[in-house]
Order: sequence, then structure tokens, then C-alpha cells
Amino acid sequence: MEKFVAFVCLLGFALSVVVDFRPYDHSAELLFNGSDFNHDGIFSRDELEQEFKKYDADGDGRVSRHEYTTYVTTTTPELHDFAHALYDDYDVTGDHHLDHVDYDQYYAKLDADVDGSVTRAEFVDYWVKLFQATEHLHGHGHHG
Ligand SMILES: [Ca+2]
Ligand SMILES: [Ca+2]
Ligand SMILES: [Ca+2]
Repeated sequence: MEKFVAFVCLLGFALSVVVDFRPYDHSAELLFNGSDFNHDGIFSRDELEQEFKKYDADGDGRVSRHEYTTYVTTTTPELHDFAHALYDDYDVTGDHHLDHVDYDQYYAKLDADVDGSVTRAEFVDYWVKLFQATEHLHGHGHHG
């Protein structure tokens, strides 16, 4: 019985090891810093394309769902469900491939004031909302 309890505790511990992005504005800032390659305070359309190129494992110019989720879960298996949710967000046309059409439309989603460039504030704002909306996929839920 003692062993059983110990096992349950261990299992509970394993399940509680999830990636915590809170505080979300901080995580969003870090994401921005990692995506603003030339550090000019703007996440440009080119930088978006550079970012997605990293996921294009077979180099065919498109990022399949498999390529993206494999890229994420190779380093962080806990983010399997979150990776799929993010892919759904990127895949604006919903055809399970990310290409320049999706990049254009995704960029437009980030560009809240529609001036053609995505500032740090716009980027952070978008991601904070996304982290909040997907909290059940990556957060501690009500236990944290
Ligand atoms: Ca930039
Ligand atoms: Ca590809
Ligand atoms: Ca803007």
C-alpha cells in the first residue's frame, strides 16, 4: 500500500511538470526578443518568414503540421497539445500547410493598428491573449 501511494505521488508529480509561461507578458517579451532578429523593435514580415523557415524540415517552402509539432515536441514534449493549438493559429487558411498566404494573414493578425509593421507592443499583446486563451493546454490550471 505504501508503494502504491508513492507511485501515485510520483505520477502526480510527473503530470504536474508542465511548462509554465506565466507571467505571460514576460514570456511574450522573450518570444519577441527571440523573433526580432535585427533588434530594431519591429517584428517584420521577413523576420516572420525567417522564423517559420526553421520549422521547414524538408525545405519545400511550406511548414506541415507534422514538421511544426515535431520541431516543438523534440525539445519540449509537454507542449504537444499547445503546439497543435499554435499551428491552428498560424494556419489561417486551415489547409494544414503554412506558406506565404498564411504568413501574410498571420502577420496581419498581429498588426493590430494595420500600419504594416508589428511593434513589440502589438506582438506582446497578441501573445498574452493567446497564452490566456490556451491556458488549459500549457498552464497549471487552477492548481498554481
Ligand atoms: Ca526586426
Ligand atoms: Ca516543409
Ligand atoms: Ca502595427
